[in-house]
This record gives sequence, structure tokens and C-alpha cells, in this order.
Amino acid sequence: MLTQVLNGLMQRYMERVPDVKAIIQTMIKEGIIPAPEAIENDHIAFRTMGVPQLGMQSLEKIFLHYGYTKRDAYYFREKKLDAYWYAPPAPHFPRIFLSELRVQDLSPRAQQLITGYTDEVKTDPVDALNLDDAAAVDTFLHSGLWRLPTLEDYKTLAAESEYAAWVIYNRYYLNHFTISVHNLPQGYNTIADFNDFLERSGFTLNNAGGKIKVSPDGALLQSATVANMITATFANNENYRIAGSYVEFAERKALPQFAHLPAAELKREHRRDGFEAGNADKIFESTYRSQTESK
Ligand code: OOG
Ligand code: NI
Repeated sequence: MLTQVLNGLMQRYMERVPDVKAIIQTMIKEGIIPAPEAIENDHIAFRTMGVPQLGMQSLEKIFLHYGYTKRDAYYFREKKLDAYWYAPPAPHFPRIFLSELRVQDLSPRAQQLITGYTDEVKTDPVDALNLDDAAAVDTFLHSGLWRLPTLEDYKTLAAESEYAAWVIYNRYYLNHFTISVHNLPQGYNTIADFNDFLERSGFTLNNAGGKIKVSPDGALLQSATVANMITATFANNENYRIAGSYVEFAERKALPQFAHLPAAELKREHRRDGFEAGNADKIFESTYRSQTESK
């Protein structure tokens, strides 16, 4: 079942990203929510390497199998990324945001470094999975895919693409989950108010392009924490602190034709859906050194 796959992802993510539990605990202490289950997960996100046997075309098969629908495409020229979002089979499931490194756009040296790892995966690994077996899917999403990178390769990649370095080590670990703020109590139900609460509570927000990322239509507002650092063990047992994952926050306003509805009647289908390239471009930087080093 989809629920089992999502729970497995969330469990590992919570173990790796201290901010997740800390934010949830602080929300409960502040009386914003009664229990963790009250959090509405707007979306989750993964990063992938754009090589023929992997990338979005491979990972998306899992979620298409569980009833997700592929929606809009996004392109990030500067960061050399492509992305899609996927609508869930029912509104209580999170949306999914998948992105992919345009490996062919990198320097020959970086391409060679990446394929030196990804070539270990000979054929699309998702094709070998029994997708009905949620336990197998869960195990797959937390398997290494390729050998542990060397620290030197990680650093070489990071100098050219921070996204590439993140994926070569973190692979399919959940990149973030997203707390939906618009249904929270007054005082916390806008991104501006929620950011104030987070900063007051000691969390550090990504400030790339400003702490609040706003879509041109003004209806999708997002913010994110700066990624938590993890002690990564590279090949030859070398340890180094690198960016792990982060937490995102989203406020979706009612679409103009539903703006007259009382707040209590607003359902997911009445609100701004999808994503926004301009917002996403800055949110990616939550794992970039420009953000993690200013923390
Ligand atoms: C994804 C960044 C974009 C959004 O909601 O637009 C994003 C990432 O950092 O991999 O999450
Ligand atoms: Ni996101």
C-alpha cells in the first residue's frame, strides 16, 4: 500500500533530520496541533541523477503504480535540472516533486565521475521490483544503488553542482516533507506568521531570494529550513559533514473562484495547486553551502 511506502520514507527521514521532530514537538508545545498526525503533508520531494537507466523516468514508475498522475514540467537552466510534480490518488496523500540532474549538461569530467558510480546500475532497477510489494519498494528506496563515493569525488562534484554532490551521497533519501500551514490556527496559518514562529523557536530559514518564496499569482507561498548537516561516511571510512535534508512549509491560497468560501469549507481542490519554478529554484538552495554555511 502507498501508506506503507510513505510511512517508511517518513520514518527514515525523521531519524536523519533532527529539525523534523523538533519542529513537530515545538508545534505541539505551542498548542498549534494536538498530535503529529494533525500535520497535513503538502508534498514530498526526491532528487535523481539523469542517466538513462535511472532518473525521474525510473523513480516515477513507483508512484505512477501507486496511483499518482504526472503533471507539469519545470526546467532550471542555471542549476541544470528538470522536474515534474505528481498529483496523488486521493487528497489526503502528499503531492510528489521529482527532480533530475541534467548530467549531459555538466563538464565531461563531472559526467565521467557520475557515470563511474551510476554505471554500476546496469538496468533500470525499478523494472526488477515487484511494485505491489510495499516492503520491497520501501527497502529499494533506502538501498545504496551505487557504491559509497569517495570524499574527493564528492568535493569535485560539489564544486560544479551542489545538487550532483547531494545525490551522489544521499541518493533517494527523502529530500523534504512539507508542512501545510493554511489550515493551522490563526496566528500560524500564513507563511509569514509561521516563519515568525519558526525563527522565534530557533530554526534557521533558507533566505535565498528572501525567506518567503511567492509565485507570480501570489497564491503559492513557500519557505524552508536550511538543511541539517549529517556526518557522512565516505569510501575508506572518511567522515565529513555534508548537507542532509530539510523541512519545507507551504501556504496555498483559495483560487479566485472559491475566495468567497468560508475558511472551514476550503478543501484542497479549492486552493492553488502545483508548484512554481521561481520558488523551487530558491528552495533547492536549502542544501547548498551558500545556505548551510551561513547557518
Ligand atoms: C526541491 C526544491 C523545490 C518545491 O516545493 O518547489 C521544491 C529540492 O530541493 O530537491 O521542493
Ligand atoms: Ni518542495
